Amino acid sequence: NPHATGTELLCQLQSRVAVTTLLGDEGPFADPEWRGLLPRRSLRQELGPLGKCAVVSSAGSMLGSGLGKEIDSHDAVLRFNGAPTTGYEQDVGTKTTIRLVNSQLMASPEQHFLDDQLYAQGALVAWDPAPFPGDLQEWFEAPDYPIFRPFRAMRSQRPQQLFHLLHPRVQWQLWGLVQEGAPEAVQRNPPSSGLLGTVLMLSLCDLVHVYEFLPSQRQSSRCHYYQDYVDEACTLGAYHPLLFEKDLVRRMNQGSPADLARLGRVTLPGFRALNC
Ligand code: NCC
Repeated sequence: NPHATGTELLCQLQSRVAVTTLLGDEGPFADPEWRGLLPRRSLRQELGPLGKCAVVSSAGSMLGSGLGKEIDSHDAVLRFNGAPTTGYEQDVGTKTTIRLVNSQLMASPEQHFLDDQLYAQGALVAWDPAPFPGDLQEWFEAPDYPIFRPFRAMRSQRPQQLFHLLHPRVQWQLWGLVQEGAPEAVQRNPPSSGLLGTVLMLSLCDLVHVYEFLPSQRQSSRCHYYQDYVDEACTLGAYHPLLFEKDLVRRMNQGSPADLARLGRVTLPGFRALNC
C-alpha cells in the first residue's frame, strides 16, 4: 500500500516474494536430464549466509564515483549483465560474487555469453521475462528469449561454475508489490535486473548496499558506465517499470540522504535482519 513504512515494505517483500532458483524438483525440470544440469542446493546453501553485500548498478553515474575500494570491502558483490570491472576498478571495484544476466543477453550473438571471460568469474544467475504469472510448464514451452540452450551450453562448458535459473514466479510476485505501491497502473512487464538483483541479495545477506540504482548527484543521461551512449530511458525506464521500482527502493532505504546524494548508496537490511 502507498502509505506503508520502509520496514513494513521490507517485511511485505520478505513474506510475499519467495526468492528461489530452480533445483530440478518441479514441473518440466524434474526430469533426470534437467536434474543433472540444475544445482542441487539453493544459492543460500551454496554461498552460505553472507554479511555485507553490494549491488552495483550499471548506471552511467558510477563513472567517476571512486567507489571501487568501498564496493570491494563487501563480503559479496552482485553485478549485472555485461558490466565489466576491467578498466573501471576505481569506480566499480574488482570483486564479482554473483552476476545476474537476462535472457536477452544470453541469446544475443553480439554479447558472446559463452566465450567472454567476463562470465567466468563468480556465480551466474539468469532470468527471463516469462509469461505471467510464472508457471514453469508455460515458461518452458515459451520463454521470452531462448534461455535454455545457452544455459545448457554453459553448464557443459564450465560444469564447475555455479549457475542458477531464477524461478519465473519471483519477478511476478515482485511486480505485484511494485504495482501495489504505485499510484497508477503499472505496465505488466517484469522489474529490471536491478530490482531483481537487490531482492536476491536481500535474501542472502544481512545488509545490502545498492549503488546508483537511485541516482546520486552524479546523475547523468549516460546509460552505462562502460559504454559511451546517452539514453534517459536507462535511468527512468521504458520497458521495465523502473520509476516505480526506484520509488519502492527509495521508500525502503534506511541510509541517510547524504549517502544517497554523495555516494548513490542505498542501505537495506537483509531479510534475516528484519523483525517482522
Ligand atoms: O542496462 P542493464 O539492464 O544491463 O543495467 C542493469 C541494471 O542497472 C540499473 N540501471 C542501469 C542503467 C541506468 N542508467 N540506470 C539504472 O538504474 C537497472 O536497474 C538495470 O536493470 C536489465 O534490466 O536486464 C537491463 O538489460 C539491458 C540489456 O538487455 C543488457 O545490458 C544486455 O545487453 C536492457 N537494455 C536493452 O534491452 C537495450 C535494459 O533495458 C535493462
